[in-house]
Amino acid sequence: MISESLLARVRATLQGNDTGTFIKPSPGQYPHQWNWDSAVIALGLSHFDPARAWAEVESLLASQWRDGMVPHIIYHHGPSDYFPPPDFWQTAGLARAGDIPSSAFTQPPILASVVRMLLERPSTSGLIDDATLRRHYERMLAWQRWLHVTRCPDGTGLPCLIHPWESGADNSPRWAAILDGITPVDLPPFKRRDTVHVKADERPRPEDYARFVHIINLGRQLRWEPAALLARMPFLVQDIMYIAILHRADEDLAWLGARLGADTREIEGWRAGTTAIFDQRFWDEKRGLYFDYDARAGHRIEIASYAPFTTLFAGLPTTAQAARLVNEHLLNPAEFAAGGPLKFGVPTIAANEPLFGPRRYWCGPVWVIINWLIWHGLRRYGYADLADTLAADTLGLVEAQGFHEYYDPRDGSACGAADFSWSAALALEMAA
Ligand code: 9WN
Repeated sequence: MISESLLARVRATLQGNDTGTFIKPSPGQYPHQWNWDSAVIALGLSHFDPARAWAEVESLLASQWRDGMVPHIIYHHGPSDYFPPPDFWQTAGLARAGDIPSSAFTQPPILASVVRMLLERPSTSGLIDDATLRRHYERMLAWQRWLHVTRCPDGTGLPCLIHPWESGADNSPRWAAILDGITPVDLPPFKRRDTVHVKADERPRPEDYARFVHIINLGRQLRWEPAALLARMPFLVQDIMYIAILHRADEDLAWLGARLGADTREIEGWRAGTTAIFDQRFWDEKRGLYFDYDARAGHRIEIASYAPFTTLFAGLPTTAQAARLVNEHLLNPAEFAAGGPLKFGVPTIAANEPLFGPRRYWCGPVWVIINWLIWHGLRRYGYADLADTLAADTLGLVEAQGFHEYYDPRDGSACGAADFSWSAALALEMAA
């Protein structure tokens, strides 16, 4: 049940972050449109302004590149005090780029799942006509094809990420070993802006930020040419959360295609391909966990993170694998559950991992979007009570602290940016 007071606070937060064209992730820190933020923000909007929810989807897809990619940051209204500014990406004149200035890589493709969720809501489904829906379908199909084909170096259909920002979990310890091996050289001049708005010890370390910029600079030198990126970028990763979100997006896109009378065999082929290889590449039978894959080095990245739990969202684990993820890890107070060093789950890194950092960005804090993905996954696998508890705990956090970007799992205190749009939108989703 959604209380009137929660609804009013969510509405005030999202309206406060509304630029008219899109909703900012937060007022000061993130003044542009972000890809997966906008998608899940549309879910929140559907509870009080369903037409605006579809407008958010429309503005995100308007940024699509000619080659199918939907970029991660879209600068609809030009530069701001955010770093990097639009011209830092050096995409002007690129034939494959889109019409709206943007970053030059992408983010987790959750949009097709969001569109399906919107269509399954009576309040929202009647507000979009078939022609628009068909246009959205074609665009999402092109994006997901770009991921399965253009971004896949090994014929498996599993896409590779070329920058940690594409994962949405920028400085996750999952990427630490790869980043440690990268020495920035000839960095273009830049000035960080993120630590103006948020305390430096809650943000990525300076040395990692320099590596983020270095990788962007390498992409610029390669003119963002997809084959060159796959061949040359030092960060080349198959991320289990990213692939899980894509797999679920394929399922939901096929559902939409069937509804529109389209031929969905290509999408079914992607789904079969991912299912066939997922365990072989990522599952560790000894540990009972999935691990990301460093495609440049050719080995798994053995860090226990929240990411394996997001595979439940996609229906990828067997029931036996799901039981191991839940019983041995999600409910383990030494790792992810409350009762040991932690009071709140789900931390983004297991509490007993050496690189656990409870207040530093993706190194340990609780994020509402991650809890929301896990909540969906638990429900999908029949763990209804556990899902209810996770939703209640997450709502408790936002009730006590407000809609923050992330929370310290030891005491629930707020970290990062305030008035954070997806924390508001997804709290509403879990309450509903
Ligand atoms: C870089 C907007 C985005 C989220 C990402 C989160 C963070 C940007 C940044 O903010 O990334 O893309 O400047 O730190 O990591 O998941 O989409 O909320």
